[in-house]
Amino acid sequence: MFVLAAIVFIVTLLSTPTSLVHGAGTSPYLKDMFIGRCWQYETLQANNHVLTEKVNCRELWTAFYKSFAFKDPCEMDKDSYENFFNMFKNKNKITNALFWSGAGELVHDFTFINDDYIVLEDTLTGNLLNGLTWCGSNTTADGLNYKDCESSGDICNAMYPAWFQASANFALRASGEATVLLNASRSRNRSAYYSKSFFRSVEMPRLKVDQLNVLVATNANARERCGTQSLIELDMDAKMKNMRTTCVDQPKLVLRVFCLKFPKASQCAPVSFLPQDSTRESEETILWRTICFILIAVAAFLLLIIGIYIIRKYFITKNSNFKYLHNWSFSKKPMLSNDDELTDNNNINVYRFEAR
Ligand code: NFD
Repeated sequence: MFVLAAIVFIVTLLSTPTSLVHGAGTSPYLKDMFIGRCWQYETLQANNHVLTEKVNCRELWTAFYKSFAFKDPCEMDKDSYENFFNMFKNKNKITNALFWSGAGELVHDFTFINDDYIVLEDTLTGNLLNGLTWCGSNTTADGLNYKDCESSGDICNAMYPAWFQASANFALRASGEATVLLNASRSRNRSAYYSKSFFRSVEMPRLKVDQLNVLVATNANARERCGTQSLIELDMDAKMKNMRTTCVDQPKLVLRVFCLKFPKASQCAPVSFLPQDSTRESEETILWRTICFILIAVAAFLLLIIGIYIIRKYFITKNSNFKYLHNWSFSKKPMLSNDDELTDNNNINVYRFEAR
């Protein structure tokens, strides 16, 4: 019941639309948001040696804008944002990188409250671009298309080369241990380790870490678990690159994040904080405890019966001995019989009980 409730809530999180809004045009106030985010980042991350970037925000905007403005998205290629990306100088390694695929909202809810991991969106590039839409047009005054940036995949997609490069750079900076949060119930029957995802096609091929921890989130329609289907392929890809791997189905971190966001939800009762396996474990423990209790009770009952029997027998024997002693006197007087003659003759005292 609890397991089902826990699973159902994740449907909500995992099925939330991702940041790319297909059919939408360039985000209004793109320039202001870009420069505002940049200044905020420069201020807040100034002392964080892993995340800091010494950039001129206006120059950064200009380089970004020139990459796609006045261009038909179909003219864009993977080098279109080269000048923009050349302005990022921080190559410091990230020893706690968190990748994700199909679980954008969930992973960002998690990193919003947990500082243990760094996602692409914590770096300046990811921070600037996350949630925004942009594409060029050669028919508008400012060279931006505010009506429609829709595209499928990497074809005629102004945003694709930017995310490609940002993801590639992020993966190259990862070192030591990295984690990935995957969705085992992706829409459109996509696998958790989806072949066209940025994680699989861009980040994984560039990743060089010692250990990759895989977290598999799922809703009620889980199609994969650790060690099955595409997750086997992920494990093989990692092992081919000499990475150690761990994999956890339905990690309790996921449930905790949800419960921080929705503390009054019924599935956030204390027992729900147990991971699925532990819940099963605790049910088994209760069963074993009950069996042990019954066995101990039966054993105690049997011991009681045996004890009563022994005590009864002891008292009965004692009573009869007492009666015996009471009814018989101890006498040293030899009772001679024909047979006793010989005994007597041998000067051996013969003791006999004599009835009164
Ligand atoms: P996803 P993923 N073109 O959930 N990341 O593995 C463009 F332009 O399927 C982060 O592909 O997981 N954008 C972000 C697309 C974006 C396209 C890209 C496409 N053809 C990569 N398809 C981000 N913060 O938005 C999907 N998207 C967008 C890096 C769409 O907005 C992260 O480091 C969707 O929300 C992460 O490890 C988002 O990509 C991995 O790649 C994620 O698509 C996630 O890319």
